[in-house]
Amino acid sequence: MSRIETPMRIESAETIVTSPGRNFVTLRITTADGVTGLGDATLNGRELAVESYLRDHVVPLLIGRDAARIEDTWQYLYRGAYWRRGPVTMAAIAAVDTALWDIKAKAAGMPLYQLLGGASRSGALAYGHASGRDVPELLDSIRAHLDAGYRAIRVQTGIPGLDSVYGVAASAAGDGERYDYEPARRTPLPVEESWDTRAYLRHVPSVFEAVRNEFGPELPLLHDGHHRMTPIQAARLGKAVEPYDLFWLEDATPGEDQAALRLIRQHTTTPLAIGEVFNSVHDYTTLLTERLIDYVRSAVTHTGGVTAMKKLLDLAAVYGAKSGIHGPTDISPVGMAAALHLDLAIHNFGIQEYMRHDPRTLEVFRTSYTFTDGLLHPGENPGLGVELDDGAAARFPYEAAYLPVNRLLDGTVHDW
Ligand code: KDG
Ligand code: MG
Repeated sequence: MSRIETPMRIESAETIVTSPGRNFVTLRITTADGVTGLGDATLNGRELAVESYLRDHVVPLLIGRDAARIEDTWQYLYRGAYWRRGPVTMAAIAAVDTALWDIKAKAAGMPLYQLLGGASRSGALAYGHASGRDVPELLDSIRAHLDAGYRAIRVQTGIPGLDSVYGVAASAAGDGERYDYEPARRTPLPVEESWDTRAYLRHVPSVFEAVRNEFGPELPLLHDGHHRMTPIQAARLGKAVEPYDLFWLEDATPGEDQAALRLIRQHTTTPLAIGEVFNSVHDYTTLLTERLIDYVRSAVTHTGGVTAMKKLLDLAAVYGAKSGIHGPTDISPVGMAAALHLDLAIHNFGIQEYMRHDPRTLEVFRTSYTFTDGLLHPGENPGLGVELDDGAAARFPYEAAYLPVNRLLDGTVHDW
C-alpha cells in the first residue's frame, strides 16, 4: 500500500520496556495529527524477543500506514510474515492491533467498548487469587479478598510435602500479600520447584471441602491445575471436586493437546477452562466445535489483540462457551483495559481474572478502570483509558526475570 497523507497516517511507533515491579513491553503508535494509541506486548520471561520483533520487523512497516485500517493491518502483519502463529508474533500483532483500536476510539471520542457494540452489562465479574500454604492461611486469604470486594475466588494451596507450589503466596495471607511469582524471581537462572501429582490429587478435594464448609455454597470458587495432570488424573480430580461445585477447573492438562480434553469431559461435569498459553483461534477449533470446554482463557495480549479476540469469542459463543480472559499481573494495565472493554461489550462474558497491579506499575500506567462491589468497569475515557507516563517508566529499567521450572521428585522436568 502506498504512503498516504491523512491525519490518521502513522507518523511514529516505539516500544517502551519498563520494569515497575515486573517487566512490561508496550507499543505506542502516534498518528500525524498527534493521536496516540497503546498496545501491550508483554510475554512473561521472553519480553525482549517481542520487543525486537516489534522494533526490528514491525515498526518499519507501520510508518506511513493508515491507522484507521485495523483489519487490513492485522492481516498484513499476520499473512505478510508468512510464518504463522506463535506467542512472539501474536503478542506483537496484538500490541499493534490494540494500539490502533485505542487510536480509533480516541478519534471517535468514545470508550472502546462503544465501538465494540456498547455495554451488555454494568460491569465484569472479577475473580481474585486467594492462597495459603495451609488451609487456615487460605481461609484468611479468602476472607481478606471478600473484604476487599471480590465476589469470586480462585483457590490455590500448598501441598503437604512440597516446599513451594504454583499459585501460593510465599508469606502469610492477607489482602496485601497475594501470590505474584515474578518480582521475587530475578535470578540469573530460573528458580526450580518440585512437584508430586499424587500428593496434589490427594490433598485438593479436602481443601475445597474446608472452603465450602467455611463459606457456604454460593461463593464462586475456581482452581488452576496449571498444566500438571495427565488426562486421566484430571478426570479424577474433576470428579472428586464435583460436590464442591467449582466455577471452573483451569488448565487441567498441557494446553496444546486438545484431544486430551475429550477424556476429561467424558468423566466429569466440573466446568473446564483452558487457553492462557494459546495465541490463535486455531488452538481452539477442536475444543470449541466438540464442546470440550466451557471457558476461553486467552489474553488479548497474547492472542492477536482485540480484533482476533472478538472473533475467537464470537466462535466460542456459537458453541456455548464463555469468556474468562487471562488477567494476571504479567498482563499490563493496557492489556487489562483492552480485556475489560471486550468483557463489557460481548454477550458471552463469563468472568474476568483480576490481580491488582503493584503500585509502581500503576505509577507508570495511569488507568481509568474501576473495581467496585466485585465488578470491573473500563471507565468512560475515550480509547482504552490508559496513559503511559514516560518519566515514571524510565525510572524502572528492565531486569531479566524468568518463570520457574518444575521438576518431579526424581528430578524429571515437568510442566510448570
Ligand atoms: O506468565 C505466566 C502466568 O501468566 C500464569 O502462570 C498465570 O496461570 C496463570 C493464571 O491463571 O493467571
Ligand atoms: Mg492459569
